[in-house]
This record gives sequence, structure tokens and C-alpha cells, in this order.
Amino acid sequence: MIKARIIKLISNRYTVLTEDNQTMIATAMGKLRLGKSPVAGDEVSIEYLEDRWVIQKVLERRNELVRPLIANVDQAVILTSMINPDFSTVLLDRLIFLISYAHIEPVIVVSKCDLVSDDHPAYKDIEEYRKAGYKVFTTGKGWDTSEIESVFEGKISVLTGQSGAGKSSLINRMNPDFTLNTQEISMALGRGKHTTRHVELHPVAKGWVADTPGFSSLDFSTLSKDELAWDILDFKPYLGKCKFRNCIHDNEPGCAVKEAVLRNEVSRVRYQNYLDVLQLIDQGRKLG
Ligand SMILES: Nc1nc2c(ncn2[C@@H]2O[C@H](COP(=O)(O)OP(=O)(O)OP(=O)(O)O)[C@@H](O)[C@H]2O)c(=O)[nH]1
Ligand SMILES: [Mg+2]
Ligand SMILES: [Zn+2]
Repeated sequence: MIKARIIKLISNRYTVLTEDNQTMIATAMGKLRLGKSPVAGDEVSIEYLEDRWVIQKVLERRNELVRPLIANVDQAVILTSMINPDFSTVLLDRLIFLISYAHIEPVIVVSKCDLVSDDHPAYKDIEEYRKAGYKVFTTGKGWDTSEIESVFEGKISVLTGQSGAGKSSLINRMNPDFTLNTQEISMALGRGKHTTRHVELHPVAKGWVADTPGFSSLDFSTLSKDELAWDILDFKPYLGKCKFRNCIHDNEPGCAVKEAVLRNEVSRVRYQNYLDVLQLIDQGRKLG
């Protein structure tokens, strides 16, 4: 048996990279697919059986994201564009919450800055993210990518964000050898939106970067309202200081988070987006 990492998955065809950097195609044993299906990023044991490589075992995961479906990532880079589609703190915060909840560090990259003026209102929001301690980078067509490349070095990263935000374009810009399909191409071929269709890890900027398909909706139904706040960076300095130990920072009296919002120490926008997600969690429960 040899150890390998899944770098690409299309139906039951897994591309894996072995410890000595060889790429092989493997299939999953039927018994595996019934339980925990192997996903991109998984560390697996593979074995040569009869005439093919077979995944025998999925090693324990360090973390896993559901959307995109990927395991064992060091960080999630959220790509969000200034325009086309428009910058939205609602969407960005929802992604930050989901990623943080999975115990993965979010890094924000704002794309298409070449298409807006320097006084675009989104720059104010960007400053608030920085103030709260998030890593935020800005980029645009033709911009130097060396600063962003350093973020990816030596790590397994997942690139996530709305369809059309520019995920595949950013990978192409960082690695000129790549020609991942981007929306110009799929529009020309009449394929419309959602250009990237599967999760794949690419060797980029001395690290591994998963290009993923953009999404149109997010699912909060599996989150716990009691646990959500603990992983939100903005709230961390105030957690454990509320009057009630099980405070979810909604309507409880003596809530340290809410008081920090009133003192403008925590972004009102982030707090409102948090309250909205609490409601989404409730709605998911009711629907489920
Ligand atoms: N001007 C400008 N255009 C960009 C930038 N990044 C991406 N684009 C354009 O935006 C469109 C969408 O880019 P893609 O890279 O296909 O977006 P994606 O996030 O990979 O989309 P999906 O694969 O559908 O999720 C393409 O037409 C790109 O050329 C940028 O920084 N500046
Ligand atoms: Mg893409
Ligand atoms: Zn509280």
C-alpha cells in the first residue's frame, strides 16, 4: 500500500499524487463509497489490484468543507469581485462564517479592482475586515501577483467564491503555464455560467490550490447556533465575557459582543450578518 493525496475527482475516477510525486489514476472500492466517500484533498492508501490502482482507505481528515467538497486544507481563499458580480459583505460574511466554522482560516482576495475607481465604497468595507484582523488582498487584471502568491506558498488552499468572481483567472495569472477555462471561453462556447465544474488541486505558487466551481446558494442547516460565534474572528476578544455562559449574542442581556458593537469596536455589518445567519439556521431546521 502507498500513501497518496487525491488532487482531482471526476465521477469515480480519482487522480492521486503519491508521496514521491507520481500521478496515478485510481478508483474507490465500493465499500468506501458507501461510507465516507473520498474527496479532493483526502489522504488515502492505494493498492495495485489485478490491473488497476484502488483506494483502500481514507485517512483521518484534519478538516472538511462541504461546499466546495474538499478535505485537509490549510486555508480557504475567498475570492470576491468589486463588480460583476458586485461586492457584497452579506455573501462574503456568510462564506467567512462557514469556513471559520469548519476550523479553516479564511483569507480574502478582492478581484476586478482594475474595473473600479480608488474611491469605490467597497474599500471602506475592506478596511473594516483588515481592522478586525482578516488578511485581505486586492488584485486586478494585469496586476502583479507576487504578494498573493506568497499566501499560497507551501500550503493547500481552496479557492472559493461566487461564480464569475475570477477564481480560475487568478490561478491562470499566478501560473502562466495554466490555461484553465474561464467565463469568456464558456460564454463563447455557449455554455453560460459556472465554468469550472469539478474540484481540482493545481500546483500553483509553490503550493496546491483547489479551483472550485462557484455556487449560487449556501446551506446553513447543519450549523449549530451555540457554536457559530466561537469561530468568528471579530467576536473573539469578547467571547466568554457575556453575562450568560450560553449567550448566542442575540437578545440576551449583558452581552459583551453586542456592547462591543454599540461601542463600534465590532463591525455592525458583520454583527447584522451574523444575526441573519442565526435566522437562516433556524429556517433550515424548520425546513429540514
Ligand atoms: N477586469 C477583470 N476581469 C476579471 C478579473 N478576474 C476575472 N475577470 C473576468 O471575469 C470573468 C469570470 O472569471 P472566471 O475566472 O471564469 O471566474 P470563476 O470564479 O472561475 O467562475 P466559475 O468557474 O464559474 O465559478 C472572466 O471573463 C474573467 O476574464 C479581474 O481581476 N479583472
Ligand atoms: Mg472557474
Ligand atoms: Zn453575548
